[in-house]
Amino acid sequence: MLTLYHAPRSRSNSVVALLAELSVLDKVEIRQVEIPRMDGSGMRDPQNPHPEGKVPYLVNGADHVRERGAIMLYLTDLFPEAGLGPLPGDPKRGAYLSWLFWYQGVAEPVAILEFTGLHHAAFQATFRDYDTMLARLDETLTKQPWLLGDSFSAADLLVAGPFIHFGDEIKCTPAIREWADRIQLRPSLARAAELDG
Ligand SMILES: N[C@@H](CCC(=O)N[C@@H](CS)C(=O)NCC(=O)O)C(=O)O
Repeated sequence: MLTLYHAPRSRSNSVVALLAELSVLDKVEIRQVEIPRMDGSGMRDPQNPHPEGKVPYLVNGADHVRERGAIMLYLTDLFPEAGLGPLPGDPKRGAYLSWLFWYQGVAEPVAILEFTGLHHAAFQATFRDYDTMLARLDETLTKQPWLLGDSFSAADLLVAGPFIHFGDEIKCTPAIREWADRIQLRPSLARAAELDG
């Protein structure tokens, strides 16, 4: 049995929503743990085996996965029936991996740098900047409904995260807003919220 370590109202919500999208909520035990929150509340939970006490964290027997992109890839490979992540050999596999890794390695770091107002030539050289990140998304979403084309994938769920979470407080383009709003209306997100109580 797989176990997902999860904290309500956190980044792990998107993984719970993916489990609902994959129709495998009955195959994964969701274990709620505490985490330290930005407002000073909460604390590290000794029940959470993540090496830094973070969520999400997925355990499958002796194997374990951390980082949302890796967890989503692991899950869509493990449960391919839902067609939410192209498998090796699929012509969209490269694009799928690229969006997942780009989110973790570029999009979220530049969003945090933008939020904190930090600027440095090394950041620009490594990640480019927030507007460049938006441009990559906008050029894709003005020509197709989802990141991989005509069908929704786990990459949409991951990459839309900050635009869903921060709503109108985060700068984006009309195409990005419309895409994030469409994802937010998916029943899987309501189901994830419902499971949190
Ligand atoms: N890069 C990680 C980030 C995970 C993360 O920072 N999760 C937050 C919850 S939103 C957390 O567990 N914070 C608790 C802590 O920092 O100790 C991912 O994408 O999975």
